Amino acid sequence: MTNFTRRTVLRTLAAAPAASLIAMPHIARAAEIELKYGNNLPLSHPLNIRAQEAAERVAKETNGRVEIKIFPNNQLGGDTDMLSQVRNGGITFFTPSALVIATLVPVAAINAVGFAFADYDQVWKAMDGKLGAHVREAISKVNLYAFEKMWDNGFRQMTTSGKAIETAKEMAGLKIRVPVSPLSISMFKALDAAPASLQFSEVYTALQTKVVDAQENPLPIIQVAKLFEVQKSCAISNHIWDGFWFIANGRAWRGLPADIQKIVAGAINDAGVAQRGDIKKLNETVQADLQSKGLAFNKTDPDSFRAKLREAGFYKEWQERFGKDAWSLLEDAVGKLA
Ligand code: X2X
Repeated sequence: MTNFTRRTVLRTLAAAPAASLIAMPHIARAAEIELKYGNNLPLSHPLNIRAQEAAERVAKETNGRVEIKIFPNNQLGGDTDMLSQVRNGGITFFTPSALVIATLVPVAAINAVGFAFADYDQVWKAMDGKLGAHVREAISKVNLYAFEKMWDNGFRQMTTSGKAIETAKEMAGLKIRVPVSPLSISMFKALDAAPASLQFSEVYTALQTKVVDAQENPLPIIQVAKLFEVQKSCAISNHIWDGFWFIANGRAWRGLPADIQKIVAGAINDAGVAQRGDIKKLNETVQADLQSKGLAFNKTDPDSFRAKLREAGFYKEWQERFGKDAWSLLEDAVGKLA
């Protein structure tokens, strides 16, 4: 970690005579405030590209006082590790998917109820509106700060190395990897599949070694994490809409001076909105790209999945688990579900 080194050098310099400072004028001034940000995605994902832009903007607008150091691609461990690090202050920022932060804040999984959102208009209206505010409030109760603008992961699609998934029937007994998420496990069990929770950092290898046969993720993730190399076909199921909450350790966030908070929040929220646009644009080309790389695509019959979920009592169960208030905010956005 270069900054630690730089700091050490500076400390040494502070104790040294002025002459040595003049002799080493090329040493950069260390940032006064260093904020670490960890995430689970490859550098080429729009989330990392826009986060890097936000970090540069923060450095510029604070005249170098604040440095956001990004640790992408599970460098600091998997989601579960990073979630504990952001809680204990080991890192300042983390972007867990709604599915993952729900292990700590159950209501955060509400946007991931199966087949709830029809399109992005519904998604952003809800997440920038009352439903998102409700979840942010719940996140604040565990002493984490969630920035206003959620970042996009996308509509999740299913891929498999076996038989193409066309209706809910093909789910029976399917060994499918899902994130570390109670809602995902519950949903795939209701579909009669055999779901296994694994950290994202383990997904490629698990598919390659056939520990599991299938996984589900938005197409941009399948692209940047090269999952097409270890999967044969992709079913366009749109079964879950998933986004990333950009969160901060509560104490670290409150400890920042107000002017710095304003700069950081401005940069991160703007980057989040830009990142949504990137995913939208990517969605226009990603399927053709994956097809050219050998992944076969098929449509699915959403009604067969919905019927199966209803029959298994999935909606009823989650309505109870999320509670009336949250559930009616979701239904206000998407219409009656159960
Ligand atoms: O782990 C996943 O599948 C991912 C990358 O979509 C999440 O972060 C939930």
